[in-house]
Amino acid sequence: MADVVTYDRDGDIAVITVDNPPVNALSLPVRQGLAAAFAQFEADSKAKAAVLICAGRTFIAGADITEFDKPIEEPWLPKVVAQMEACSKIIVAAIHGTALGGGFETAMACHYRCAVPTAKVGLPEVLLGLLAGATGTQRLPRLIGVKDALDVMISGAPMPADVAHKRGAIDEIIEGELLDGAKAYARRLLSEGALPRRISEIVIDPASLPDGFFADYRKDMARATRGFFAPEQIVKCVEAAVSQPYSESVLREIELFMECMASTHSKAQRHLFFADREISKIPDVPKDTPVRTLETVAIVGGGTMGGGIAMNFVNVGIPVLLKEVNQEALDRGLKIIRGNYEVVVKKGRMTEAQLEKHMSMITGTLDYDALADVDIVIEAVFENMALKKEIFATLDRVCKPGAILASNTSTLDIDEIAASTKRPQDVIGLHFFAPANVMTLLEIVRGEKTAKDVIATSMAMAKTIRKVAVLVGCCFGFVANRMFFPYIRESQLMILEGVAPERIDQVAFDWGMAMGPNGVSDLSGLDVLEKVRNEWIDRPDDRVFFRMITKLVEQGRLGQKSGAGIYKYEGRNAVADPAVAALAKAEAKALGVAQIDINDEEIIERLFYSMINEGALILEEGIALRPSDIDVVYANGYGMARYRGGPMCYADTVGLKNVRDAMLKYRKRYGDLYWTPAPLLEQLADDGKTFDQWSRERA
Ligand code: T1G
Repeated sequence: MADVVTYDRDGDIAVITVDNPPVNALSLPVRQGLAAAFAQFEADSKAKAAVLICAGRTFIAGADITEFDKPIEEPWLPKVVAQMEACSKIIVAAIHGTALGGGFETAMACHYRCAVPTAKVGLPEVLLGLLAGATGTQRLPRLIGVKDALDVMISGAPMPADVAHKRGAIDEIIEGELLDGAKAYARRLLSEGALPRRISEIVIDPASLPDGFFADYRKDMARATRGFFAPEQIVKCVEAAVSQPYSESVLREIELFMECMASTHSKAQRHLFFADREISKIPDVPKDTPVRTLETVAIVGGGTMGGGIAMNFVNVGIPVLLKEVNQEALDRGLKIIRGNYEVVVKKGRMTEAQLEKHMSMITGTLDYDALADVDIVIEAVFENMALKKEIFATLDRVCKPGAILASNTSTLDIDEIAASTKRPQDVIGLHFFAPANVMTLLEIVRGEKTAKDVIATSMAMAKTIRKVAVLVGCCFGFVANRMFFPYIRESQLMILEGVAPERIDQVAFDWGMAMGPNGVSDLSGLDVLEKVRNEWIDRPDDRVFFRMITKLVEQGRLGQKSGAGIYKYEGRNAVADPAVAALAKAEAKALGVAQIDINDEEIIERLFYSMINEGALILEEGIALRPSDIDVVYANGYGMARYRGGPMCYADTVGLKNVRDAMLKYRKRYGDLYWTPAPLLEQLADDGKTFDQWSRERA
């Protein structure tokens, strides 16, 4: 293996280069190489200063995350950065790309830092459920101040070079070629008699912070960091940086770093880091599959979904043709889009001029013939199979050969839709999540006959419009909704059994959902759920199934949009409604549903294990490529806290034997219909394996 760290000297300037593609992660050979190179630098009497630079597309982007579940091997990073900082001669970090985590910690161990204008630096460990455990929590507050350092570490957001420069994290912006610029900067420092500047020697004056600073900071961050373990540990590290000498507080950092590393939260968040990258790897659609041109887009249906979808394209500069059935519907659709943009203008994130420019990129039409030359059509009308088939037959007739014909259906059979055309190979599902202009998740639904280049084109399109795209197979509800049905079903049944909807939602919220099942149902619209239930031809033969929703819809209680659903609404504020409790009691009596005491643990088991079991069935049927794809769906589409890692990762955390045994407990009470463990779950539980191990063995 070529040397990942090399030592050269240009006159009196040592040049130490890291070359460890793809992101110069600080794997063991890199740490060993750095330790050796800086020892060589210290001993090299001809070298008066050193430049640390990286080959490839970026400066060191962090510790090697793939090493985290293995025993730490010496030299570990805190030791390497201590050795660098202790050098008696100056070291200049030359930064390009993204110096993140351990990479930025390494740069902070250098005595000076320079960077190209496009560089970014930061400590995003919190996104992995960690903290900057190689002195980052101790150096950054000393370098840029306590408040700015906490903001960087709690948000995980990188600082662009100009911001870092303004805050003193970067000393010099290099406009030209980085290495030349960095060497010239090092020579200038030498000519100025600059000495090694050690951040660890900076003392933070506690009096420089307002009274109650940390208590206030904790209050301010509470909402954004709800339930996460690492943010509080970061605050504790910074408190130590203020109140203790560096030699002690750096030990506190190591202690809290190890606690984060051992947490289920970090394992879950690291799981999702790799899962987010796995989704683009499709076994039978190679990375180099050619993609079709996608320059013109048409959307059929300008309702809430169609309007939101249109915005995704307009926001990245792609004009849209919006087709509606009549002028009134078209005007209403355009009004929805304008209204959405006006919200953005009000938040100061867009100017009026930009709003008008965006709106000018949307052309309305009532005529299918106007779609003759578009590269892709996305149908976004309401969930009715007959109507969709009629639309696709028309599109088949008017659209040019090679145009991609996509449906935004959230549950219906793509193969049946494709069969209404003569070009099933060009038909695909693009399931956006409401609100389509906000939610990042996109389920790409491949039909039996969908061509591979149509899949590749759709995946590339998703990246262009900044969506997290997961390829799924065809079944009722695909992955996301199919697993959401049991979750809603169990919530509905527990309401009939006497559990207050607000208590179910609170338990789900405290577990880590952005909103409980009942709040979400009211948000989506109970009538929408009722329509889906009616379209679900082979739904469970169960009188209780979604009974409360059916009765509420009959009463015109459609959810938030009608001011009442499972809750009643004072504005957007959901309030428990005694009428719903009474309705539940009456329906339970009529259906013979027993009233039972249910503890919080059971609420969690019934909500999430039913979802997990459906996920296991989905994997067996090949509807999802891997368990981690399902996890990405739930982390991006349903606001499931990233510290849970997604439903399948959560199941692995709980233990599949425990999930299976709980299911058998509920099967005794409720029978086979819903609580028969999926064969895959049974098998893995018996073998003492996880979904993750099963997935790796199949890869
Ligand atoms: N370790 C190992 N592999 C990594 C990696 C890392 N830190 N970062 C990226 N990769 C892999 C990634 O899996 C993918 O692999 C390939 O590189 C390209 O990544 C001690 C403890 C740098 C902004 O959190 O944010 O330092 O799929 O597709 O979109 O205090 O990668 O090709 O096989 O994302 O151009 C802190 C994580 C670590 C940065 C580039 N650092 N990485 O984005 O490419 S913890 C991070 C990123 C730490 C210290 C602590 C991004 C990127 P494959 P990519 P990209």
